[in-house]
Amino acid sequence: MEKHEKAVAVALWLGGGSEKEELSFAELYSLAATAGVQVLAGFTQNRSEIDNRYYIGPGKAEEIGDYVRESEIDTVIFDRELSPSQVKNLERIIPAKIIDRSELIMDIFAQRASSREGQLQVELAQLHYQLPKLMGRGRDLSRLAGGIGTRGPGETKLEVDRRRIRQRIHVLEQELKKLEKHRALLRKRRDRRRIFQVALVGYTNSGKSTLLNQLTKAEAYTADILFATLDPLSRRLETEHNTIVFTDTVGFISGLPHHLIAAFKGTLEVVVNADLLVHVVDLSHPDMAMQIEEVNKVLRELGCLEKDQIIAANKIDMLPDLTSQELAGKFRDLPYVPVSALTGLNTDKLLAAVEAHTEPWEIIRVLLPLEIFRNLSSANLGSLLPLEFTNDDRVRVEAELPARIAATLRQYETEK
Ligand SMILES: Nc1nc2c(ncn2[C@@H]2O[C@H](COP(=O)(O)OP(=O)(O)OP(=O)(O)O)[C@@H](O)[C@H]2O)c(=O)[nH]1
Ligand SMILES: [Mg+2]
Repeated sequence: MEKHEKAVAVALWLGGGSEKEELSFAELYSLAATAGVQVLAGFTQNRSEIDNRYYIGPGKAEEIGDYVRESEIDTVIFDRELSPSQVKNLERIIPAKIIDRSELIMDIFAQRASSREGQLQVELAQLHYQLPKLMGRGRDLSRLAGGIGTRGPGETKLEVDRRRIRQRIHVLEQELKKLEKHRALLRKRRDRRRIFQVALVGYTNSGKSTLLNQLTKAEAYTADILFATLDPLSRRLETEHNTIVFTDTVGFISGLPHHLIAAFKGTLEVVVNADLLVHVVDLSHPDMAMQIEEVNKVLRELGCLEKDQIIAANKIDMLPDLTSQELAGKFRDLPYVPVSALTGLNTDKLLAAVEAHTEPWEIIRVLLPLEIFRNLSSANLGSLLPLEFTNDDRVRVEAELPARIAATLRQYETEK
């Protein structure tokens, strides 16, 4: 980029500036920094509802307009998606380029995409997003002449003419179809060899690439920035019992533009076709619960929320005081393994949990000594439903476990 664009960030707070809203605003700053924009000021406004015409209140818009003129701001970034008419009205008051969170995210993707397929996908998403914004309103196209929100992948600059956008969308879709066909062929070949597929999914910056590297000695790019990974990277791991392929994927983020998910469906096929998802979670993040929720939202959109999932509760090294009770409370009924992808702590346990999924499972009813029951529960290798605690320190359990582990419990079996 020629020079650092100067920007301000704007958030409308309907929840009175809750912790969630503040974290989301902080994330907008990180996104801007990742896009290479300098955010000079942040404006927030508490309101009970969105203003139809300006999104924020007109008075606030005037205030931002004044600041923009004084400080020669190039870009105003809004925390949420604006309607085309809101952009148009805001542009009358604020003499700067107005973009929203989605455009910012897509801009970052455009800068980062390195594979041919990634580039096609991002450009397609951007054009789909832009099209309705150009319809029925005279956005001052000269303002769109450069900088974030207008940069396509590689050297391209985004098209601003509607007819040409439609043509370009058609070309991109055709090319992507060809690439998809090619990938389907590769997949068929892999399926024939019955290799177990694990997809690493999770919020951006949770540590997916670091975990891939730790597990498979891969050399995936990791960095403390958002969207370090855009192109999926697969690595094969030969274990004692199996061959497992792990694939690192693009990170998810709150408000990931729908068009982007749609465009990335091809790449995210690894998630759709995975036998198991390892959901990497950043324990050290103040709003981990929101991040999990957002990842699940995207998984739902991809139609794979029902897939088997193991949570890799990552960055445990940063929380030396966390007790196992506190940890358990965070994940309720989902199987999880606390790990540090960075130091390698417990990644062997995670691998054991993954391996357990590569085998057939079995449901058995057993009467277990309490000690064995506790060990099994803490190993998190399957699901254990305690039915009754007896007076002689044993527990009647219905267990769903990998066949290999179930076999070791045969002696405690109570019925077939
Ligand atoms: N302390 C600590 N830091 C970690 C751990 N795992 C990853 N990190 C750091 O977290 C940052 C993000 O790691 P990545 O592996 O790039 O995260 P990612 O999920 O692949 O991120 P995207 O590709 O951007 O979605 C890096 O600075 C890592 O060094 C961990 O277990 N402990
Ligand atoms: Mg990554």
